[in-house]
Amino acid sequence: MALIHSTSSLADIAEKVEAGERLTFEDGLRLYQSNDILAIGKLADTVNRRMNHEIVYFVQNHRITPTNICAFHCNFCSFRRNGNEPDAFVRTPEEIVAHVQKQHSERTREFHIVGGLVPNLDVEYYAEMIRQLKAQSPNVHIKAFTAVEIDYMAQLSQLSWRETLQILRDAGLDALPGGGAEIFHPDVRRKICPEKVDGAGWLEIHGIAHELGLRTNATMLYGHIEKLEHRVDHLLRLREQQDRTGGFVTYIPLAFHPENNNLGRVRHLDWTTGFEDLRNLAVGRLLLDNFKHVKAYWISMTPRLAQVALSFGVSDVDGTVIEEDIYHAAGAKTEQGLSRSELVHLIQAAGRQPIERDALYNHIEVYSN
Ligand code: V47
Repeated sequence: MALIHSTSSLADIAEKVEAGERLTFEDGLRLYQSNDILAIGKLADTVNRRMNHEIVYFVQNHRITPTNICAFHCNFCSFRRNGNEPDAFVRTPEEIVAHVQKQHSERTREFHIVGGLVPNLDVEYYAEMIRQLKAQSPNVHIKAFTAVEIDYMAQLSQLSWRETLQILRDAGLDALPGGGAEIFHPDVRRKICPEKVDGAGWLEIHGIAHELGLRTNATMLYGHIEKLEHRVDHLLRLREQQDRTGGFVTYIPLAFHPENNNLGRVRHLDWTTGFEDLRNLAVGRLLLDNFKHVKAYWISMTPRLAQVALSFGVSDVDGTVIEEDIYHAAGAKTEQGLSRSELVHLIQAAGRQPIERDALYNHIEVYSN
């Protein structure tokens, strides 16, 4: 039986999906332009079930923010400080380790570390932070530093991207998070984050990380000034990089949050809608045929919508996410952290099989469904 009705305007795309054929730029655009969200969801769910069956992953993880001071001025960011505000901070590796020791549980399996760009913090500060965290918590994977941070520390330390990544890997880095990707297309990138490494550089840094044996993630910041063409372009650039180096594990679309930042204020931008969030996840699942996982980031889209997203191509709901800063600064109303049992319930109640994982998707515990 056909996946969607033969009279649907998406019937030719459905045939390609059924046959496992790669979708084109034009297909991606048509999917984004279609309001037939159930058909798109069905296609994405089919692809996801082929790859991940009933399984939905989560991890017990903890956010670490070394600093909120940032030399860059991305206009979507609500988190950065110049350095002279009362709430600006830089934490030493010792302070970070002492803080984490108080907070994290026996079952924590991932530290997700991302922060601002500070002109006197070179690669040695970051390598020392990793060494100390690994010494204290050898069972916890370290997923740290976006490609933008890698580029900035390489410049400060007068090292190549490869040398910088090698130093961090030798210190114990396990994986790179997907942040800093935003929108690769230069027409958008130069308006929202002109100081960041460009799209080609972001992709090259991830490619080098893959060659060094590090797994990485990829994000896309959507729902601001980008057009649908820019989203498709972004996804296809990720797909091409994955064809070249193969080390991306998970794609995470990030919905723009408009509070407390210039982009939201000046352009009077609104929040994305649930419809858009689901369609965007599903289109990502369909275009990124060489990515194993698509993640619904409940912090930004709420746990309730993240649960519905499990029928729209999603195989990962991130994790407990203790101590998140970036989204809460930009107006996220979601709670600070979900418990393991809440995540298990959310997945089971959608008829799926929860598996608790580490940062590299090794199984920690398999739950009933
Ligand atoms: O790159 C910043 C985004 C990203 C806003 O790899 C904003 O598993 C919305 O990358 N509204 C950092 N988004 C977060 C990130 C991430 C999140 C979850 C999981 C993973 C992973 C990575 O946050 C930034 C930027 O795209 N961001 N400000 C805002 N106002």
